[in-house]
Amino acid sequence: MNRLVIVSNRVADLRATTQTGGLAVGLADALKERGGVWFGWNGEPDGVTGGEPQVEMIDKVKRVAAPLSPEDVADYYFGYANSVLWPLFHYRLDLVDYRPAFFASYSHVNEAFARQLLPFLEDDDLIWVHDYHLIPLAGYLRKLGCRQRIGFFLHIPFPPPDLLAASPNHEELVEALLDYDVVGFQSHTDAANLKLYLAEHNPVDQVDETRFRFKGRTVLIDRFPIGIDAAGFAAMAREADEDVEIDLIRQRVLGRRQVIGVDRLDYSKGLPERFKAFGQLLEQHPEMEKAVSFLQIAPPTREEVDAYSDIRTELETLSGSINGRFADFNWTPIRYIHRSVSRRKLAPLFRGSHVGFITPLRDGMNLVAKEYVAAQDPEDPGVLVLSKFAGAAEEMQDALIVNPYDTDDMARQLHIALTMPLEERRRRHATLFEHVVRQDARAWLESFLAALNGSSAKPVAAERPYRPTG
Ligand code: ADQ
Repeated sequence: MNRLVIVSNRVADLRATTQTGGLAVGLADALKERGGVWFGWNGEPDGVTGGEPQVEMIDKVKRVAAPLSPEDVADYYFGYANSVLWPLFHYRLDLVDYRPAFFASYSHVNEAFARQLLPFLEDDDLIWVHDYHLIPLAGYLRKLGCRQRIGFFLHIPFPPPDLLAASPNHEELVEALLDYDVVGFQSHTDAANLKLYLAEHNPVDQVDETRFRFKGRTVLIDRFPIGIDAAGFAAMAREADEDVEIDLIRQRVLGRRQVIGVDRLDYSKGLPERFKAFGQLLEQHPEMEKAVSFLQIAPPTREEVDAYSDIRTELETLSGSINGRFADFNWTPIRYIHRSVSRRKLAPLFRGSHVGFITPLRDGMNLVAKEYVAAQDPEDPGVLVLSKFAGAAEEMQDALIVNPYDTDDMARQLHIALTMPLEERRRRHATLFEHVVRQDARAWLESFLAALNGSSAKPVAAERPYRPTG
């Protein structure tokens, strides 16, 4: 079995357990099995870019943590990655804050990472690069003579060609993607968007539905929908601690139903629209007053970026006005929690909630949707209300699928969810659960690695000159 090299913006904590954490744990397990390296930024804002990385050996895995300078944290991480690529890839051109210094820093950091990673590589390694922070990494590795197979997985959406072309660096970004052997996306829509861009802008030869030939190499472009550790999450959901148990008992005694939303506080998650839809439900169905409450957990992230503090203020105003209008001394319609909640608490909270209300305006996948389904009691499951613009919607058609911009539609579907007969809830849940278990984190990992293993890094044809267009 080939060694695995994982590269992500931040290097993961390889000592984390299933209880603490999701995706990183799944990848770390695969690394521990095969042996290899996890390379990434150490997360500190005050180092020297290109400086000596910290290396730690954990079982058969080397954890390599590289430093970044304060300027690069500002321009590469908060700048190009999170003020340009994040909004652009989430179809929010209005929020893109483009500055030439950002792209220069993005290129500089990727080049420095490539140089620092090189001495840790062995000939037969499979290199798996994660997410939008590191698109140019393969190109820099190739320039340094790296012949290993390199795959890239994009965790967030990939925009349609017209939106992408609005970015000053779209040609460099797409060419950089073509330096990989495998480019993986969450959904058909994302993979189709890159293929459409190639058809319109780049002279690549299409070999078949997923394979393209560029500069003498074959690149596989496909969808690899990410999953969760469904069995582990379901087991955690059955073990409520005392705090959660008391809260759930209180709800049961009062005969109240709970709607739950869990997100990072991000403008892509559609939170204001979600709050408004819940307000409309109460307005249109007075019988729901005191019978239902909405628990939204959304701890702030990336507060250094302006767009994130705006959304925080907007949500506080909205929840305040809805609560001000409907609350009673013994009932708060919206409970909005800004703090992070551990997965151990989240899982039983999902299980005790009658509706999972997950309505991003745009999302690569959305793992919370899958976690909500995994956590349910199959005998008496809750209902998932899911945005049609989450990657998860492609696979989870038995959820109630909503348009997250249409608050009337969301209020209507919430009402349907809250009053759905047991038999229909069971039927929908059974199909969703079966899917979440089959397409779990392990299946995702294995299918990506199989594709990476099977593709060739060697030239398959004479190199053709690149002709830039548009
Ligand atoms: P995120 O935007 O972070 O991830 P999501 O997939 O919903 O979105 O969440 C990832 C994990 O974080 C989940 O395990 C979830 O439980 C946890 N999480 C989210 N909010 C939380 C909160 N308030 N408290 C505690 N835990 C919370 C990006 C992409 C997604 C894609 C993932 C994985 O934006 O579209 O699904 O990567 O590829």
